[in-house]
Amino acid sequence: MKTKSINQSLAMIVGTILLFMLLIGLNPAIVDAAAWAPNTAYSVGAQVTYNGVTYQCIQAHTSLVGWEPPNVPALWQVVQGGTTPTSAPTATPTPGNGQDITDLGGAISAQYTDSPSGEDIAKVIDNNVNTKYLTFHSSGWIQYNATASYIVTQYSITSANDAPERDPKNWTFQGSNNGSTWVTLDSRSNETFPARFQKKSYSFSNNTGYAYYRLNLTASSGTTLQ
Ligand SMILES: [Ca+2]
Repeated sequence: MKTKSINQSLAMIVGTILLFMLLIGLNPAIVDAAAWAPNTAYSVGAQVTYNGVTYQCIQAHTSLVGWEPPNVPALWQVVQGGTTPTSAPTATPTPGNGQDITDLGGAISAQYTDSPSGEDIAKVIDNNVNTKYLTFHSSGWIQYNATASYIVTQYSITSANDAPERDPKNWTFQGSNNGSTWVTLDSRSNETFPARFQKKSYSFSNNTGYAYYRLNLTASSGTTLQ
C-alpha cells in the first residue's frame, strides 16, 4: 500500500456552478505492514497500515467495515516512530498541500442526470465558472471518486451565472472509502451566494483519507438546483 501525504483541494462546480476545493493532508508513509482490511482476524501485536499510518493491534479481533484503526482506539494504537524503510519509498505523484484533487483524473457523478444539454455534472469540475451543472430537482448529491485516498480539508463552491434561487442553500459534505458507508465531514445551513460567479470555500478538520467525496445539496427553490 502506498502512502501519501497530501494537502489538497477538490474543485467542483455544482448546480449553479459549484466549485469545490478539497484540501488534503499528507502523512508520511511508511509501509512495512500490510494494509488494514475488513473481515480479517488480527492478533495482538499485528501491524497494519491505514491511510499511511502504521498501527499495532492491542486486542485480538476480527475486523469489520467501520472498525478502521483510527475509529477503534481500543483495538489499535499508532506505532510511534514507525520503522525506517530500508529503501526510499517509491515516489508516488503526490499532490502538495492545496492541490485540487478534482484535477487528478477521478470520476465525477451525480444522483440525477436530467440536466439540459451542456449543463451536465462534468461541468462541476471543469475549472470554468461559465459552465454549470443543473438538475430539475430541489436536492441531490454529487460525488467525486478519486483515483486514490486523499485527506480533504477544504472544498469550494461557486455560484452560477443566473437564478440565485437555484443556488445550494443547505448541504452536507461526506467522505467514504467504499461509496456506500459515508462519514459526514462538514454541514452547512442557510448559505447564500449574494453574487453570481461567487466562489466560497469551506474548511473543516479531517485527518482521514477517503477516495469518495460527496455533497448532498438542497437548493433554496423547490424545483431546481444548480
Ligand atoms: Ca464549470
